[in-house]
Amino acid sequence: MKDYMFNEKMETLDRGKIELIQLKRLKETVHRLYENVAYYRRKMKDASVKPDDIKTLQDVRKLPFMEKEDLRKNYPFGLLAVPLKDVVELHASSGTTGKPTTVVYTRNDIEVWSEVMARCLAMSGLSKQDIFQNPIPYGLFTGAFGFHYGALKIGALIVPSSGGESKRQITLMRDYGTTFMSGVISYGLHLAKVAMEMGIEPSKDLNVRAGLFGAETFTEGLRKKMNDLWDMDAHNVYGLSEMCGPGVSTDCDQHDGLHLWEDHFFVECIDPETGEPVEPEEKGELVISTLTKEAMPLLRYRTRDLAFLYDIRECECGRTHVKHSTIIGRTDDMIIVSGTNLFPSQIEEVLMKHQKGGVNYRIILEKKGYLDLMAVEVESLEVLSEKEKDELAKFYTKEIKAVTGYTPMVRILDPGTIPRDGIKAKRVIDLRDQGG
Ligand code: DLL
Repeated sequence: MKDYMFNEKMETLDRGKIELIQLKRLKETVHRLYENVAYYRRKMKDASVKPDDIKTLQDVRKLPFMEKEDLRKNYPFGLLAVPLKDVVELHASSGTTGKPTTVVYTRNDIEVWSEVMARCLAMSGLSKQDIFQNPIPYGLFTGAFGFHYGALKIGALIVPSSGGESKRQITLMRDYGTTFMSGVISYGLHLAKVAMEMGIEPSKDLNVRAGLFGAETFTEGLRKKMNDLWDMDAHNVYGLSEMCGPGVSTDCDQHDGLHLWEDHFFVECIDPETGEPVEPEEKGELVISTLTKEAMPLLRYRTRDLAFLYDIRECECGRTHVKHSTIIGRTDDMIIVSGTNLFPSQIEEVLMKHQKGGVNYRIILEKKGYLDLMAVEVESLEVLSEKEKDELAKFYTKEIKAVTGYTPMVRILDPGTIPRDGIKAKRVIDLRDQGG
């Protein structure tokens, strides 16, 4: 399935026009936030900047950064720039504490999200002729809805199979003749394995020939494995709830960098230590501003994602929107387990809730087949009987699931058994081989 443009006019705009649109939209967003969101007004006053100070795109640097912490402080609706009655949808993902990062959309925000996702899906080859299976849980996570809206805009036949029940996913693929799939790449690989266990060869017996995946580390090694197992052309989609969800950027058929939709997002790449811009092709943290978001616009949002911006603006595919590299890592301690975001602090909070639990713990991330597995090992305060250990493990499993949405394997260990590595305890041990 070949890359084509969903919106050729916008995808091939020349640089001058892109920048004109960006400046106009940036100014409008700054004004709207200043007028409608008290928290922003205060932050801008603290930084001694007024909306009229934004005269060029470079002036964006005068604006203060926004961070996940700002969203937490304003949980859930403190950053709304429109009345709540104009909001039509809400999504959420894990925050650094028990409070989820909550994002909201107006009808027009949903329209823009559908448009950017349609561009990403078309870039990956999805067309009206396709049968599109969406094996992502439909719920607070932005993933399933983003893909759904984009595919709806293109007019593909959507099979909203939602997450889990892997054998059923394969049966649906076979019965409906699915040609295109979405999701988290590790789950796509897992599905290939499940098909083979069912005696079905994905590359021969199923029709899935392309797919778009994101939400977690995506390496060339994983892409190659996915392509080989399914005989497909896998593409990479990047996004985060704070911007809309999936749909910020995708790689074209060149598979060399992800085009970021500059008419809707303004991207900077900064040194995470100093906050100063880095040179093109130099690794830094992506900082993104929304240019068209109505319900909850965000300016200079620190994504914590490390990548670099490409220097060359023109791409063989004809698109003019800037490209960034795949995400190389994060600047904070957020863990992504099969697409679910978790912070060690969330787990720590749960572990400290039980009198019998000790303070020493570690989180171990492993692969089981293609799937991620998270084990939480925690020392008890005193030696416990097997029955008591079992009860404590059950308590923690239930509580961690309630806070993060992810069911871990909990192991209760005797006091003093978790090795210490110097002064600092090493809380997260990642044994996953991300190279695929
Ligand atoms: O993961 C949105 C999404 C859903 C993107 C489905 C793509 C596909 P959050 O739950 O807010 O939103 O998590 C955002 O996930 O800051 C990155 O650290 C990571 N991430 C997202 N896409 C990619 C990717 C969704 N393609 C966080 N490669 C981001 C690497 C990714 N990391």
